[in-house]
Amino acid sequence: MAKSFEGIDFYNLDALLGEEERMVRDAIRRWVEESLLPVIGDAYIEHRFPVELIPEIGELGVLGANLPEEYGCAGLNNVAYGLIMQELERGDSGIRSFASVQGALVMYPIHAFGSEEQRRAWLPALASAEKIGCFGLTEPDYGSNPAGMITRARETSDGWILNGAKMWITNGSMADVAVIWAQTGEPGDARAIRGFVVPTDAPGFSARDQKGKLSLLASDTSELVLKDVQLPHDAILPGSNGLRSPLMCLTQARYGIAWGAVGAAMACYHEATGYATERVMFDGPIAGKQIQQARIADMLTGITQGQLLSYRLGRMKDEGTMTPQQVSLAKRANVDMACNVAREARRLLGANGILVEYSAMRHMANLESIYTYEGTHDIHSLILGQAATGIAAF
Ligand code: TGC
Ligand code: FAD
Repeated sequence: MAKSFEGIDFYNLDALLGEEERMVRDAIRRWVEESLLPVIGDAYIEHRFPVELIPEIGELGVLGANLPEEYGCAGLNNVAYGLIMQELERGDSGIRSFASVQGALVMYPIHAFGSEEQRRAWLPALASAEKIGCFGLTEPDYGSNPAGMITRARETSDGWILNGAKMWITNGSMADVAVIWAQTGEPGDARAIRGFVVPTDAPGFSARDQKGKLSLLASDTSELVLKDVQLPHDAILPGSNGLRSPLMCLTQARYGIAWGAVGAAMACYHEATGYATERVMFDGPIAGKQIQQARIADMLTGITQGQLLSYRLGRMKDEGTMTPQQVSLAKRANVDMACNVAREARRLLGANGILVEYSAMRHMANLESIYTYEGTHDIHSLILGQAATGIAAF
């Protein structure tokens, strides 16, 4: 099995990257090869997030890497941040999810909507992975439509009281802090949704592992229950203002996913082409058979298109012109592409393709979650449909 991650860069995008962007990418690529790949297969089979890597992940500076240095973050541009997500997901979608949630869904809202005290209290510790965070938006009955959430925050003279349940929460059981979105007004009033910083040791807060997953096995996914959780007045994110605020966080996370999915596809392509060159059947390597070459050509085309989308999206994000709809297009297209590449790579590998020693089936199974979370493929179709026609069809 070919192990080394040579670049797959058919259109020489490398030439468009700055020196720092290349250095960051190469450093994370090395870490994935040397530290993550040797352990990820076993962690996956054992259904556990490789927690022993958390201190190293903190030291790498990948958590909230596009947030400012004054809060202990790396202060990188968004292309460098995207390249980090790409490289992490070449290793495993669960590791990229861990970093996405921590950076885009916990640190971003604390930075964007938090008070200066909240920023200073949480961001440095989250950047170094001394503290772990999770993001609670989805509820058992409100997945694609978070506007209807029933988790409620009620203000009293002593502070806030939160009641409700959140479902499918990444990092939920290992988190020290949860960013919880709750309704503070009348049910269905999307403008009254606000964010809260909830320490997970608050009385009444509990997290339970989601059992029975067949995807994203090296990731902590949990159900959160909030039962009369009492919080001080200053637990609210003061700048959060309606459903728009959590949706702004999703834009950040979806941006990273658009890059990450390309990374998963690159890993599958690399493995499949290496295998095809070595595997001999009917007196020659299967790489010399036309059907396999067509399969490989489709993979290479999809990956190259995905790389171009991510790169351009990143430059627009750095210029400040990127729109949420452009992010939807890239998340939808790149994840769909990666699902196809992983499936075709697994098939090319024959029986070996179902083994954990190879990565294609792990990526294939993981990518089914990525297809669903952060807005399902269908929801992004509808976002793009609305952008194209002006008609909301949700
Ligand atoms: P709608 O009326 O369209 O929007 C309400 C307000 O929000 C604004 N907005 C956005 N802002 C920033 N980024 C976005 N992506 C935005 N989408 C909308 C919008 O302009 C409006 O602003 P204002 O000022 O007029 O109030 O809201 P809607 O209720 O009709 O919902 C639209 C819809 C369906 C697109 C939205 O609900 C949606 O995206 N649903 C999908 C839910 C989702 O993606 N959940 C993800 C949960 S977190 C997760 O999965 C983490 S996985 C782990 C990992 O990331 O690794
Ligand atoms: P539903 O909304 O019930 O959708 C079911 C089906 O109906 C889908 O095919 C969907 O596309 C389709 N559908 C829905 N609405 C429409 C429509 N209007 N028109 C046509 N079709 C429609 N959430 C968090 O808040 N935090 C997390 O950290 C987090 N991590 C996750 C980790 C994993 C592994 C997974 C699988 C999910 C995670 N989620 C998280 C939740 C995720 O965001 C939701 O699963 C997702 O938004 C979809 O919601 P749902 O599963 O309730 O599906």
